[in-house]
Amino acid sequence: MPLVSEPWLGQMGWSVTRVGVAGRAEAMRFDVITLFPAQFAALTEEGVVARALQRRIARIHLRTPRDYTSDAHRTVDDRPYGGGPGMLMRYEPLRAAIEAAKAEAAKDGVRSRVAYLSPQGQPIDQAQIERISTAPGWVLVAGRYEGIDERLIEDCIDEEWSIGDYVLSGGELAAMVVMDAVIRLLPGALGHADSARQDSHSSGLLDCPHYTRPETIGGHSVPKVLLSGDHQAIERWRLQQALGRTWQRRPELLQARGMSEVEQRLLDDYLREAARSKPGVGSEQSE
Ligand code: 4FV
Repeated sequence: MPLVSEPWLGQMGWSVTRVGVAGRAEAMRFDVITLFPAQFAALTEEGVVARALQRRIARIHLRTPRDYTSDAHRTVDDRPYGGGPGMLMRYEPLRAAIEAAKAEAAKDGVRSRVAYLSPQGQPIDQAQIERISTAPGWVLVAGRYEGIDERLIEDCIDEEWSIGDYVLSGGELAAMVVMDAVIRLLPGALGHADSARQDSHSSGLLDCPHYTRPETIGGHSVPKVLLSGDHQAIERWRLQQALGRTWQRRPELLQARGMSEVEQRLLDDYLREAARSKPGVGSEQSE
């Protein structure tokens, strides 16, 4: 069964090749089951992911369940038992598409696990993204309508993931969010290997503020320490800022992460300075 024939597929040169990239035996493989393959151009046309595909650091294959229907109308949805609004995606086309994707990946030596994107899934955070990025391949099922037949989830889905407690019109954007967050972590994807490691959330903290030229603008000057060339002092300041902002904006992250004594002292200094510089502002947590 051919993959969805999208002109931009060829441009990405998505042939099955094994590439040696430091740290990974082969390119990470994503097979996406979706009724709207063209939507993925948003991810694959430009930017870090497009470059990672060109560098064969990752591969994305798109498959529509409509190609796995047997009726003349290529029906992929049907009404819910028990009544109620909307439609559901049918079991058979989805199962056939998933099995075709797994078979294609297996031919490629990749044993893919299957994940379904839905509000009922486990919340995805950076730690989950790092775990997901260690697998050789994933089949991602992007739902539409009110969702999919529950028996498909029982029979074919290994993991269910949610990108947030809100309802999208389809799982495509959620699948793209996960693939973007995963592919940028792959060795060679980001220009600067370190930048992924210094990500916010990868340390369990929010990111510190960042500045670039000009040195002064809008009456604001860049914090002096950043002009000092004293990299130890700069690293200490950045950690202190990350701790302070996390305490103020996302205290639950700090509770979950915990702090070393050094970090606790850095935070105390930060909050003292915040209280001193702007009495009543910044020293409280923004509930
Ligand atoms: C979603 C989420 C999400 C639900 C019904 C697609 C939609 C429709 N996926 N995280 N939040 N999915 O809202 O992952 O089929």
